[in-house]
Amino acid sequence: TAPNQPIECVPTIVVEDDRTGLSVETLKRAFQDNLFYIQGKFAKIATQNDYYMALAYTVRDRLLRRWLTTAETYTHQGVRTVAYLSAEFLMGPHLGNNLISLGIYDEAKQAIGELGLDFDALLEQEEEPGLGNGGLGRLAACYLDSMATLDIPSIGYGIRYEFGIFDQDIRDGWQFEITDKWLRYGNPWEIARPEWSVEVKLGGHTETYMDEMTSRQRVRWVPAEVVMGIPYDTPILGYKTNTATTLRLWSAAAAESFDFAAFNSGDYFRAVLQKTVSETLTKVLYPNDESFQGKKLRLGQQIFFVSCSLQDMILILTRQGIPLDQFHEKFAIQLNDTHPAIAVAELMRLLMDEHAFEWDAAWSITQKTLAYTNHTLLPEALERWGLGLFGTLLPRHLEIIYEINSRFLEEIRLKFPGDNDRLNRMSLIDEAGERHVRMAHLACVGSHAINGVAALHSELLKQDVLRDFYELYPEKFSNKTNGVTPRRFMVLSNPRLTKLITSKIGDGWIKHLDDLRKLEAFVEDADFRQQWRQIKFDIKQDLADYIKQANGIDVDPASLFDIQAKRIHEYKRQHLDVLHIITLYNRIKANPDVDITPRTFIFGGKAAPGYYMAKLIIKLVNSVADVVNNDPDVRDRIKVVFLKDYNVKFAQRVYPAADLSEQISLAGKEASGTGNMKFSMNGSLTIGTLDGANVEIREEVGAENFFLFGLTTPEVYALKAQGYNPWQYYNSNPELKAAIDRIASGGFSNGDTNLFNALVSTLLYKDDYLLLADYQSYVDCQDGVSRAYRDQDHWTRLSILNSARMGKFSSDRSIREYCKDIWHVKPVAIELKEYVQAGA
Ligand code: GPV
Repeated sequence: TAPNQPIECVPTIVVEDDRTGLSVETLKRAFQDNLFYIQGKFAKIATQNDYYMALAYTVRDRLLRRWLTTAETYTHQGVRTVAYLSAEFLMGPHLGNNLISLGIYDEAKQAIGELGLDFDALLEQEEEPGLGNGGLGRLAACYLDSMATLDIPSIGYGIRYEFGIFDQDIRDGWQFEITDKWLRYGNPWEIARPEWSVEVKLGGHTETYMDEMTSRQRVRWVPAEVVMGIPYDTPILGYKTNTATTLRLWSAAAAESFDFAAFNSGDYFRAVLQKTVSETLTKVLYPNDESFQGKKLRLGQQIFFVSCSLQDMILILTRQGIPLDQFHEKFAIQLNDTHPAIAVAELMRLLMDEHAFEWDAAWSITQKTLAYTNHTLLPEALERWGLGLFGTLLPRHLEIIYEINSRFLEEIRLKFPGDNDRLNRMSLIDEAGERHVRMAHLACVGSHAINGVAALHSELLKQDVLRDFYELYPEKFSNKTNGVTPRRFMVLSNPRLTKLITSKIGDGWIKHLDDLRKLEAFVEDADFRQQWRQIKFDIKQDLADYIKQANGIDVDPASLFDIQAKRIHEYKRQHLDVLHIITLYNRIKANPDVDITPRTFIFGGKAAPGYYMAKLIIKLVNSVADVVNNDPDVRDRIKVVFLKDYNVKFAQRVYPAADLSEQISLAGKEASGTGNMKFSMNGSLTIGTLDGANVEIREEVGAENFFLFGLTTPEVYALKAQGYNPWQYYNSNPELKAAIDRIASGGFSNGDTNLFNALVSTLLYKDDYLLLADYQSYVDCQDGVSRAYRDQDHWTRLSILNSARMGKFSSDRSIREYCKDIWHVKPVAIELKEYVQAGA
């Protein structure tokens, strides 16, 4: 048999007790066994990483039965499956999460402790797979968690970047990027499946030929290059259920067959070197968040993972003997933004050119299969590929897109006769200037469902960015408000709060987050409030210890922990937060005895390496920190900390420690936000604008439990329409003027008036994100926060109510809505099988 053919009589697998047993004793034995036999080390020479790997393998052994049984069940029953296509999956560390899902966290902790090792240090040892930039990639990870937990047959498809999001260092206050070598010490969670590799074509040209079988003209794509995609599978465990689904990430490799020409001409060396070109495709994640750069390599990544994934789905059906005209019945494909939107053209191409479907049949399957989620309203994030580049890399796809477009424009002509403006606005090709393919339009036309990620965002899509598409296809549009998984962001990251909550209301809330409402009954229980407050304090103390060690700054855990942690972006307005800090500082400088509620301002987040203004904001935070933290007049009442290298691992430490979460984007700019949900679940209050999911968070927790400020979206539009002039605010507001002047005059740059000039002039001359317009409202609101924090018992009530009312924001709720309204996929329970030794 060929190596990639399954052998008919599958040899049954030996399941030793040491690979499945869950008792502390068995775990200890298994750990030592894996250290010796898998890691090839004994205690004397083992490193921390060896111990981590031994524990990871011990856990992996225990999930394999669920994983294989799930795969086997899905295959056997030919179930309808969700395929979640995303260029990013920001999974975070697996070990702790898998221990929680398997229900053996405490046992493992005890076992490791009894072996004389530091369990927390082993968890900390895991190098997280940073295969995403921020919210979009993390949402994909939360959705995989919820789908597995809800027993939804599902598979995540993406890219196995060799280097994920860069590690951030701070030097002299500036961001420095360091390559993320996450695979350096091996990845115990993935299994390569080279036998399921597929080939992806790139470049070249197309030609027509006569198909003898059907006597029809067909198109053949003669590529310039062929790249092989190798799948690497990672198990995704549901929480306390047998289901274990798969994250399948594709890695690029040279296609052997393609080197033959070079081999034959004797140019062995050139042929081997050529391999590195192919392998470049999945080398590195593009670190830009919500800013489009039309790079050829990026388009290559998109077609690569989309083509691999679609071919994989076709193979799965073929292996099950299911005909391809049932493709849309077996797969519901969700496009996570437009990064995989090329799937519209690629599925058409595969069905027509490689499987002999006619246009109409292929188009019907394509539309019924695909659904599109939009994640942003920012115009600079919308993907538009120059036709030159697009046609060079994907000549066949461009032809297909032209054909889709001509049929689509005909449909519009019929519905809106004579409306040429509409044709131009809606065309898949942007004809203004250099011509471009509009990927959002392609996604809208090729999908049966289109959704935004929060109520406000979905409304704005209909009114603004996708208005024409809404007028044409109103029935395609819906809202699916984002959610986050309480398993990672409460149970794993906040064990103390989890224990307290569970002691009062049981553990049902972990799978049914609405149950948190039961906590409301304890708000009047002074003893409960005391415990809640003590836990928050202890966690803040832990973060204070971390800050001391990482930044060398002393912070007081009794002070208000005010945290803004997210990608650095002008629309998210980290610099508005800074203007507030400077305002407090100015008040102190004017009157050192002014009554101030002690606060610790904590920032975390990465800037895109090429985004100068974002990098300058980081420098500003650090410069303000240097001045404020070291000024004796401040008397430690305010502290400013920038924590470097914000990632999932670190986020888990930060959310539980916040008193106040900063969600201060300009109204109409943040599609949803998901950090806002994670903070609030952990008992943080929010200061925020009416933007993204903040609107719904405020609805849930109640207006009296939310610090609201700022312009509303209609007010933003009106102000811009009327002609916004930042100077007017600057000149008429002494505190605002003083804050900006202190930056401009070199107050945070040793007198250098040049350093922050770009930032200051952007605010004064442009201020696209209306910081100056929202400043006073923000500062007033912050003054209210400071007053509220002084009544600790009152604050604790608000904190409890915030957690208690966050049920809606479980990603389980989001996934149920996707299943019901878009995917029509039902849960399939997994019954564990025994894989008994042959002949036993
Ligand atoms: I498009 N988002 C992101 O992180 N990166 C992107 O490239 C794009 C969107 C984010 C939005 O900014 C958030 O508001 C949203 O919560 C998140 O996607 C998930 O929907």
